[in-house]
Amino acid sequence: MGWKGLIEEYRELLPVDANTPVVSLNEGNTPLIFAPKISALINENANVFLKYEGLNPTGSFKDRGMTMAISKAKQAGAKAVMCASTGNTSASAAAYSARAGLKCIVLIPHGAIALGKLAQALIHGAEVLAIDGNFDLALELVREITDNYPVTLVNSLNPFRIEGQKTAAFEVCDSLGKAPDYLAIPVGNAGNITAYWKGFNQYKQSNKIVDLPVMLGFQAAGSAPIVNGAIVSDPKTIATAIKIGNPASWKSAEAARDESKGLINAVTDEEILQAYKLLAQAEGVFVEPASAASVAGIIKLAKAGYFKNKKKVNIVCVLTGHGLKDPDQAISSIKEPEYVSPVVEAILEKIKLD
Ligand code: AN7
Repeated sequence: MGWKGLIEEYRELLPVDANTPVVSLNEGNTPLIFAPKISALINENANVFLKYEGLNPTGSFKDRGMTMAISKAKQAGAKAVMCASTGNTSASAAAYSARAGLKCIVLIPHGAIALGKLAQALIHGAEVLAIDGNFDLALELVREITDNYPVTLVNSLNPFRIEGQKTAAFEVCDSLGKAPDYLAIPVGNAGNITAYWKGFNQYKQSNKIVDLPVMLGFQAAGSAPIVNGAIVSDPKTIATAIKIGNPASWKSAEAARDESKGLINAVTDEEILQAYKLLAQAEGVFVEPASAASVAGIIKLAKAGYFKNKKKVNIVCVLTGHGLKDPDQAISSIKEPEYVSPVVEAILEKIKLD
């Protein structure tokens, strides 16, 4: 029958019952891809794997949380859902709401979300409102409205979002036959690092794995409140998905870091863009800039000797969103196409074949 979506696949580990109307686009079951060139860059003992979450139905990991949040909202009789978003949450909420027949309202920071994501929210029929203000302000407003009016919050403060997203940790363990030694992940609002840590712990409690991974979270340097230990009031980064100055799941991200003896570090926009190009050009994997923070992070740690003198290690980098989400970034990161006369000789002159 094939994969039926993560609620059906992991039903016994999720808070659903026989009456839950499952709203699914067959999300999950994303590939764990070995990355030989990035492995070699880390050291001779490293096996780096890429959890390519961009292959979910709307192109990001958010679908894992949204299948749960929308199914549970429907079960509770909700008529409308609402979220603040740096883009991917709104795309996913819009798609799952369309499928469920729910009204979807999204609040976005004006001019600060990638074009592909905005197109998705609009084409799926969400009511999209842009504010003059950043994501953190949008989330504050959405929290106030959803606390006081009959509309369900579907940001990752909704616990069902975390429940759905934890299944990515299950899949990583199912693919490797154990937990990885290290799990590297971009951190924005910090829901996903919280979800992975919950998933690994639940798998351990269910005796499906023995050891837990060390959690390595990465924020963009201009938007690194957890690293700095202070709210960033005006976050800045080209990785718009993680341009968040006051993460909602700050405390649980710190718990994941500390309980796993891991770290949450910062990577610069330049390091993010280098990793972004490396993934595309050396491994054939196209991601959006925020996703490349996990790879940028482990490369930075390796240079500082973090993985030195370690035995053979498995490192999983979570690649949270697809590169096609942000075509502007791709085009501005490389040379624009060259013009050539439409004749064979002119083309041969340009391409210099042997
Ligand atoms: C590609 O869509 O917050 O640390 O509103 O889109 O769980 O927030 C997106 C976050 C990483 C960070 N990578 O995850 C939103 C939103 C991508 C993302 C993150 C996001 P969290």
